[in-house]
Amino acid sequence: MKRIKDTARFDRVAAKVREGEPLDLDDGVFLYTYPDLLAVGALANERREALHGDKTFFNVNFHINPTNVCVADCKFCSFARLEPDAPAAFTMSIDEVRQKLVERMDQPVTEVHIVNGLHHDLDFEYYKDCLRALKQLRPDIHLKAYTAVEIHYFAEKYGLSYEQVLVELREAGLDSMPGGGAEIFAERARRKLCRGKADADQWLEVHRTAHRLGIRTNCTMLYGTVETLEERVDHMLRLRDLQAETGGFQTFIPLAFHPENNNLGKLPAPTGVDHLRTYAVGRLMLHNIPHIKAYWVMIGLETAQIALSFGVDDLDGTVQEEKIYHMAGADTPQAMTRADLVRLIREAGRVAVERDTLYNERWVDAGEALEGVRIDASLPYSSRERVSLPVL
Ligand code: V47
Repeated sequence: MKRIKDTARFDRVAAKVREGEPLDLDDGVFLYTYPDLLAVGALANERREALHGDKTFFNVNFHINPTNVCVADCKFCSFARLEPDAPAAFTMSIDEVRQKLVERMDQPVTEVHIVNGLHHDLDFEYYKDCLRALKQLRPDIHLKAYTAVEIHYFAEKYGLSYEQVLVELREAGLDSMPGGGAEIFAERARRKLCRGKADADQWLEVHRTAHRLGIRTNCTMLYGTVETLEERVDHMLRLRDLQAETGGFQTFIPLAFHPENNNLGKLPAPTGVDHLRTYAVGRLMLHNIPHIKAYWVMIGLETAQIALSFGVDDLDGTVQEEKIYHMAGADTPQAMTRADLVRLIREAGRVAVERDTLYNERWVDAGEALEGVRIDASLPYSSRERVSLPVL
């Protein structure tokens, strides 16, 4: 069915954006269905440039997933294993967690991103010890650890309030929280996707508590499964409302569904147009969240680069050893070097800025030579030659 291009309505929405008036649910759905993708992208780009100019942020980080044993039954998940002895199930010892950082002591890593399954049989001390072990090695490293779904699970399992959990984790070394586990807030979709884990109000309450304690967090939205466009925009509006109350979200990260090795494998993956439109609509709906991040691991480097003209100002980081998406069939590389990221950003006509987790600027690209990049663009990513690059 051909969609009608209602340019007069588009102009009204654009005027609201330019006057700083928040968009509503109907505006969001309209932008999702407006046939001229480039017009929606250009409007989002206007906002992105008003907020950040050409700056495009990234950081030098890596991921640790200490365990994938998980009592939740999320239909979209390819990472979790219910039983500890199931094939591909793992639980690292504290020493193995520590070893992940030991291996990277010569790298300019500023952040460790830590996410787990909901393990049925670990003490709270385990999660605190993971943080303590990393901080002991590198007291200056930022630990962005444990999603709101994990915090809710810890509170239930160990009989603590959200505040008690967060305070204890902060004492052990937690600095901020990642945005995972939000999926889609609408109850109808959530029931189909992830019955039994923290619901929308609980997810939001954990973040509200974190923000009250001065812990900055990110927020996400899983798109491309069973949700409607209304439910996507509703999700964004719930995030915007909490942000209006607390101001504690740093960045919104739309997460594209990856269909391999999970119970929703019959669904097609979201398309390139859907990715770009979702970033643009996110930028336009969430006027009060400073950053929009394209997680290149999920959507691929090419689309992430184009997204820099559709409202995105952040490309996450070097990542290294990503599991959640690679177990769901992502064919992106396991890691990017700083130089790889800078090159991508430069070629998109933007200025690369290395940030820390809290968006303090550590380095701004002044056009130095990027030695050592050897990528034959005609090869698929999996067979491109990765060389170890000198720190810029
Ligand atoms: O909550 C799991 C999603 C999230 C699949 O805060 C899947 O900086 C698609 O939250 N297909 C975890 N998505 C990842 C996450 C994240 C990633 C990068 C940066 C940050 C940040 C947060 O991944 C889960 C879920 O929504 N997910 N499986 C899948 N098959």
